[in-house]
Parts: sequence; structure tokens; C-alpha cells
Amino acid sequence: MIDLYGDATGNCRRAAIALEESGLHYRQRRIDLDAATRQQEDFLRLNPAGRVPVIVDDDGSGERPLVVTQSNAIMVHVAEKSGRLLPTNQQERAAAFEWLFVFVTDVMAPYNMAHDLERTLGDAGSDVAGRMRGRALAMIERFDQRLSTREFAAGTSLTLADIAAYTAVAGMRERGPLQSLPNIARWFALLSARPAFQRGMQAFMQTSALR
Ligand SMILES: N[C@@H](CCC(=O)N[C@@H](CS)C(=O)NCC(=O)O)C(=O)O
Repeated sequence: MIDLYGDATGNCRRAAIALEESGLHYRQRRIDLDAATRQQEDFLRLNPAGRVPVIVDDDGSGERPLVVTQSNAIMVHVAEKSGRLLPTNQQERAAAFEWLFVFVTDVMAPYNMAHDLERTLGDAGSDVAGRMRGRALAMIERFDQRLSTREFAAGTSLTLADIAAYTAVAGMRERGPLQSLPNIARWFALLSARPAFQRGMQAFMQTSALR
């Protein structure tokens, strides 16, 4: 059994969607980000950074349960364990990692940083924030072009890259309308219709928090 610790945030949803798509058995353990739970000793033993998501997999090959932090590392663990979400075909596997990292480093990082800069510095941060947001949006446009000739980010099958990209695009849409990107719109609707994505996006919404 895998325990997924998290709350209703984009990073945690990414891990939840991967688990839902993998078919592995798991349960959600909600850590209320507004409460002090994640600063308690039990939780800090799992992740000294006090952040979510975290998984504890007690069904591994080692003697002790495996603890993994970082949403994208959790997705890789889930993909390797389940044999899903990472193609065996070398070309598509490389493309899956390539686009996973595009979203982690070239889209989410600058986009979130731009948001933080504006929130904390106001007008003084808007120049740099604008440049960072522009950098993220340029990659989003490249992704749109890529999807004009492919069903999914890596090619013919759903991969980790789609899950990372989906949660990034969903988060960006929450903060304001995205410009018209027809291929992303088609791909986003396709993924939104998948029951595993729907369940993953609802993760931690109903569960009560651990104390
Ligand atoms: N890069 C990490 C980010 C983890 C992270 O910052 N999680 C947020 C919730 S989405 C959190 O725990 N925030 C509480 C804090 O920063 O103290 C990941 O992808 O897992």
C-alpha cells in the first residue's frame, strides 16, 4: 500500500493523478497546509522540509518503507513501479522526460516565481515578473505547436509529461485566461475527460486532515 500525504494543491494533484492512472493501490492522508501538522515530529521525520506531497510505499523491495518527496520524483517512482506512464520505446521515453523537465524548469518555476515576485514586491517586481512569465508562455506556445502533430506530449501514449503539463496549465488557467492555444485546448479537454484525472484533481477535497 502507498500512502500519499498532501493537500488540495497542484503539486499534490500531480502525484494523485499519477497514482490514479497507474492503477496502484494507495490512500490519501491529508495534511492541512494551514495547520501546524506538517511541523510535527512525525511528519518531519518523513520530510524534514515539512512539505507535501510525500509518499510512503511499504510494499517495496527494501526492508524499510520507501519515502519519496517531490511531486515529480513521486511520479517517476509510480511510473517505474506500475510499468505505466513511461513508454518503453526509447524515442518516446526520452521525449516524456524532456517535456516533463520543460514543464518543471521552464514553465512552472518561472511562472510561479513571477507570481511570487508580484505578490511580494508589487509594481517593483512587475518588470522581472513579466519577463519570467513571458519565458514560461513561450514554452507553452512551443508545446501547443508540438501537440499539432501528436496526441500526447511524448507521442502516442499518456506519460508523466502530460500529467505535469496538465497541472501546470490548470494552475495557469486558475490565475487568468491563457491566450488561444487550439492544440492545448484539444489535449486539455481529452485529459479532463479521463476519470483518473478527474479523481486526481479532486484529491484531498473530501478527506479530513490528520491531526
Ligand atoms: N517542488 C516541490 C514543492 C513542494 C511544495 O512546495 N509543496 C507546497 C504545497 S504545494 C508546500 O508544502 N508548502 C508548504 C510550505 O512551503 O511550507 C514538489 O513539487 O513537490
